[in-house]
Amino acid sequence: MSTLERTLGLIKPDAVRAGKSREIMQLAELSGFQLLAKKTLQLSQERAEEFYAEHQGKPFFPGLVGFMTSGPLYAMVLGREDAVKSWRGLMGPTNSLTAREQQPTCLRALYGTNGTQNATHGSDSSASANREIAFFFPELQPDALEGPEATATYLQE
Ligand code: DGI
Repeated sequence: MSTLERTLGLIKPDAVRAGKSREIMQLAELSGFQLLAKKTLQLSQERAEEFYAEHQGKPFFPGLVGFMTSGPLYAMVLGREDAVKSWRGLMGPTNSLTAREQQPTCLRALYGTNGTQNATHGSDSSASANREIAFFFPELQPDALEGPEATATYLQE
């Protein structure tokens, strides 16, 4: 029997601006992900810096924060067997230019622009997924994320 795993996916401001949010969600569903929760929001500078704290001090950090605060994004809780790895596989390489060379049908190849503006985000581990889901969906109680009621709880959002 397969186990549902959850990951946090973002549709970043470039893809939202380009009107690709719906298409990306449809591709996610066609790839077997359940869209367990979604919301649109705009990150403040402080929240974007917190989300990407591990990159603080790197040369691309100011540009990354500027980009992530440049407009609304979609946050999604995605459920699937092996969701963390599968979503990162669907997104493809971090840099959209590299992605277009190496994996032309991945999300970052299709919808991203360059090394920073790369259309989507996905958690890189199960632990990150839990942390990032709590970051964007603090109203979802951790207890509600387990068991058969999980989907119903999410869909009430
Ligand atoms: O998990 P990823 O998003 O694939 O990559 P990450 O966690 O290493 O980096 C977070 C984001 O920061 C990434 O989606 C784009 C940006 N970034 C990472 N490395 C570079 C970068 N931007 C530029 N310009 N150059 C980089 O080397």
